[in-house]
Amino acid sequence: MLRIIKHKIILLACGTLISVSTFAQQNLKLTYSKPAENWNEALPIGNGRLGAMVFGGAVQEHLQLNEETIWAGEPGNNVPKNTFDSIQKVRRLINESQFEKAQDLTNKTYPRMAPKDLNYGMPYQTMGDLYLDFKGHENFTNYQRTLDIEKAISTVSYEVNGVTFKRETLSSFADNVIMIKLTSSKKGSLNFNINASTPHKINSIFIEKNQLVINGTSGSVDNKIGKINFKTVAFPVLKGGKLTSTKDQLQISGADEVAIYVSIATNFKKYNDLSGNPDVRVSEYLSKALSKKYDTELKAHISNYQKYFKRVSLDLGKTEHSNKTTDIRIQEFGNSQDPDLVALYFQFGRYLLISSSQQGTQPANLQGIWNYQLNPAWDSKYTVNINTEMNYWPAENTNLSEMHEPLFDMIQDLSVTGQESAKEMYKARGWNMHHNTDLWRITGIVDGGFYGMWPMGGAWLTQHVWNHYLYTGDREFLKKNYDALKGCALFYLDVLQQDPSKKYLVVSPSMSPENKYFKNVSITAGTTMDNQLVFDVFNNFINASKILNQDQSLSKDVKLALSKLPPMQIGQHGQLQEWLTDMDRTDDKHRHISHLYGLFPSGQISPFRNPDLTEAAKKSMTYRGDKSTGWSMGWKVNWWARLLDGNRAFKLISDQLTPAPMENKGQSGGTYPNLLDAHPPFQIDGNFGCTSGIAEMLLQSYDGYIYLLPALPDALPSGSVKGLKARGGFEIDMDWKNSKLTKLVVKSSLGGNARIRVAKNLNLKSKTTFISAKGTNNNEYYQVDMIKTPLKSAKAELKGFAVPETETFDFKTEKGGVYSFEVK
Ligand code: FUC
Repeated sequence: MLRIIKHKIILLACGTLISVSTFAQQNLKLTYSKPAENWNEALPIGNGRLGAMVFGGAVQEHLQLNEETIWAGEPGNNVPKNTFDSIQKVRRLINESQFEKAQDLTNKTYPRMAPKDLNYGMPYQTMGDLYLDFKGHENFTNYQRTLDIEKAISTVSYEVNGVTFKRETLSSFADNVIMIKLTSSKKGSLNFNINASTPHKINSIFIEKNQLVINGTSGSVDNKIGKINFKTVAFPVLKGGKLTSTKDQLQISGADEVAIYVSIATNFKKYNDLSGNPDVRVSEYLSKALSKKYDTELKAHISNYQKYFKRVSLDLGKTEHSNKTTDIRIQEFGNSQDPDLVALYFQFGRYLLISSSQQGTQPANLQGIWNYQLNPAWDSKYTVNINTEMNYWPAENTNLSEMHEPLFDMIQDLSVTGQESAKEMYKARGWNMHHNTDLWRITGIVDGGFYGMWPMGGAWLTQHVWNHYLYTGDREFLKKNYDALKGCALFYLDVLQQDPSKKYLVVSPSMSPENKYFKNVSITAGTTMDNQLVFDVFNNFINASKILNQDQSLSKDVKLALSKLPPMQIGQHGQLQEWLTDMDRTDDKHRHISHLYGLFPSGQISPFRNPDLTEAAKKSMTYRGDKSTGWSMGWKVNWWARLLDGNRAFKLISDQLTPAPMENKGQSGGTYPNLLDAHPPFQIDGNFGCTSGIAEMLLQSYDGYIYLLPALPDALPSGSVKGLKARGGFEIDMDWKNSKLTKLVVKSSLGGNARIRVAKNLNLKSKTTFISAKGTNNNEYYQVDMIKTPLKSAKAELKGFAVPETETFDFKTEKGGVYSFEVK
């Protein structure tokens, strides 16, 4: 109430003629007028390690709780033994074009269900649920529920019999606990019980020293025994009133204020070390948090969070829709003008990354850290044939570089565990993995040969290492991760096979992720995505070894192999070929369009440098269509941005911001009321993919230059963004009006030449001297790895890819320099 009154006064003082909103200042808030009725309406909070979904009921508050290391199973890899001979046979069958036989043998060698002595990865599991039951709150009014993503706090408020009850819930970025603060407008009116449940088979719930305790052990699946022991404690601190208890409930009566501290810990230390002590850890976290005043803790939480969150602001303009509740805005988005929801969705993606991936924690899995099940969809593990990578697409360009670190830690682990699969399955040096991993860093086949025979997971993950280096210029980081890059290159050096017809070097056997080219046949050699991935792996190694002055002779071998990779090919339908032979179907609507990896996230296809390939990529996109699973649409936003088609990219954002279907499976994605992405079911990659896509529409930094507003849609004619990152350590602020850049500020953290591409005839003015760009950019972070000239089918009809009229200019920057440009 107070806030609304304040808001009114401000409005009167400014004389602004906008109507008073029910929720003041809600641009960075998700807002709702009723409690969550299901998980897809509850609101996620997290500090990287501890997650909760807050339901916000008036009669009952429900917190579904997660701790990121509660996974089924125990340490150990899942590498199948004695299958090398079979792989050799499959290679021979592929060379003889006996593809069905190759598939049969692959399926037989790696069956769909995990053999007795193996496993196909472990599920990430919920801890359980905490409930606060309020007496006499059935008739509540003036209900409001929010998630403030500027402060990382979820709030609930409502009135009962003239008394206002408020709650705020957060997962502390200052100390490792979840905190719930309850207040009311009338002294002594807080009366409620605290109780808990957990679905784990092995568990005990009891009261000990005024604390509610939940002990448990994670599940056993396939050949693995559940060995994660966890302990959760809920500890209420009362102001006024009285605390009593039953065997498994805490009862609070007549309190003025209550702060509940929830501490969760496990025995997990590392993928191969479970020697942690949950009892000791739980008490340590708790006593540290309790040693501070609640308000001090709250302040520290907000400031630790904002250190990251506030680096980027995005204003796309507000309309009357900004004042509606989030669920309604999603329902209406397709038929309304609500650019502010796009900005909220973008910032929500950043919020989710900060909340699910902090330094020293596990990387964000398929559901980030939020999962209510013991057996969630696809185990809520790490699927690395797109999903895990997509989670981290917004890490660098939206200025959250530190949030990328858990992924690098995981790559370090995999570069060790993956040596077993490289050696045992392929008799190769280095390391590799297939399309999945989990807490235990498995690297073997998952889900059988049809889906799992894809030895490319490491190839894709290591792109993140190289890109982090390009954004930050951090040589120490490159040194630390050099062995992972080298081990990945070594693996492909040993694994590549000569293709009998054209003598190219190709990965065999493999597939174009999860797609098939004939009946039930996915297995083949030399798919376009594999070729593109190996191209990047080899170039990363060659570049890193040069920068760090290491392994020059190995680098020569890698260069030779690089020169024998197949070029990209434009097929008979004018499409970018997915497979080595021209067998793409124009009616193929598969969610994976893996061969467009070369367009995004890789930068091998550029509209300015390779218009034919770009046109072919566009044709492939057009044949596939728009609507698909959440992550697939998220990828498409990025692709259309790279194809410089802002309106089509915006159309995909619209598709993504469609209310998600209630079905729990299928190929038709969208957005749930809580703004989380639906595969369906909930899968977080779509949120991150779309966030990255929005950044990519505003700024691109590959292909030798920084391109400003490359794919601005008509729906976003005016706006401003601050703090986006470009490769080479540049930070960019921009304003635009009538779809044209009006203001630009470039901050340089590494120095070096800045090459900028903008729309033609902008007439930019600056105190900085800038000149029209000529030749190659001499900035070391903008070197382009040259691709081979693509092959083109005689049947392909290409009309030419029209690029917008642009100009490029250069200016010198110093470390720490700030350079401003304006259109007068
Ligand atoms: C890949 C995708 C599915 C799903 C799963 C987690 O297998 O093909 O659509 O996203 O990962």
